[in-house]
Amino acid sequence: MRKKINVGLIGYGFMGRTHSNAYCKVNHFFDLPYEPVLHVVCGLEEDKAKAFADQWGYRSYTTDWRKVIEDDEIDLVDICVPNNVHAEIAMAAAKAGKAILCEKPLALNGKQAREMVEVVEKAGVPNLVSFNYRRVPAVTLAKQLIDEGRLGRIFHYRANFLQDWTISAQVPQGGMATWRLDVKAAGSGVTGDLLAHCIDTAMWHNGHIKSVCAMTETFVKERMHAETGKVEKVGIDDACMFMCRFENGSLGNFESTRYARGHKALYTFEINGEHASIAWDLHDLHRLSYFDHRDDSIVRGWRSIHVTDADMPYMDKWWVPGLQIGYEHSFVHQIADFLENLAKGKPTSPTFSEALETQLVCDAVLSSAKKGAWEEISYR
Ligand code: SOE
Repeated sequence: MRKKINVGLIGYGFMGRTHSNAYCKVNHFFDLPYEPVLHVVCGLEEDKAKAFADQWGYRSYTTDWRKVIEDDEIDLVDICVPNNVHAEIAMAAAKAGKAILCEKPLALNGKQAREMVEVVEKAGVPNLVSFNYRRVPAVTLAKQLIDEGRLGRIFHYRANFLQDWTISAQVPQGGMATWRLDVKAAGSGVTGDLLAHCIDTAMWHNGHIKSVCAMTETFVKERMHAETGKVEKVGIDDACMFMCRFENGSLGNFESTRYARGHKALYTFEINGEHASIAWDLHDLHRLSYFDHRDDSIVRGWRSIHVTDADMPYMDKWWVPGLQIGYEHSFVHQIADFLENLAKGKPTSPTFSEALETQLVCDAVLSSAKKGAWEEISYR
């Protein structure tokens, strides 16, 4: 008999949909001790909150997130709102004893993230940050291959996250769909929004980043603010590139931009080791490219692994070999792992504490770009 776990979702945008979809699907595919119940959705506009509740099957809706926290029936608070409100909601939820799933990046900056970690750890509540790409099976398989030592010593980690949706100067900053362009709501631009994904995955694959040297650019300096109606200075980074050193001695190279015409969400990484290399591309997310120098030379070459077999991460839960899954499934896996670990009393990665480390790297990247100098990262 599965135990019900009542979910209070705060935020009904794009991420609210990905998480809701995961709650709806998870028990159909994973055998879990818990069953999420869509209890309440919270959003700023009442008609939209109601429409969201109707569409996804939430039992109720509210426009006041404090009501979600105060509701004794809620077990899990899911935070899918702009970055500047994560801290207040997460800390209140922790103090009320709720389990928390928070969208990435954890906070506006490392200082705020550290405060959140302290509160959440003091409260002793289960916590998870939604760096979903770790749970794309091909990305999880990459981690397995690295941990098995197949690559040998790692020399290079290269990652890009390229988009093109803010090239027009007419795109406003602030407001519902474009808060990611408003530094007050987002904390930073591509560094916190996109590179944070790459950094989370990279440190999971390859260990801590030790030092960074970065440059950023804001190509469009002023934009109309959707809330004030005024043209205001843009405070976010439109593009960011950084090189880094990992603690294991390998070198990293990261790039992210929203000005790469033709690319919508091209997240790629390549890892080069002594014996083998791995490459992955979000646009072809069910494939992992692998090259192994130990193969006989006459058959040696990049192979494209179709990550659909039942012995590959998560794939025994889905269809039959050869039939692939997609982006939304990474969120289903995230919820499945969280619920499984919840029953065992085990943490699920990346926890708030691990997401703080990613935040510290983001801070160092932005600070390095500002100073034009290398920046060391201290995780203490
Ligand atoms: C930005 O466009 C965005 O939606 C990010 O906020 C997500 O985290 C990323 O997965 C896709 O792009």
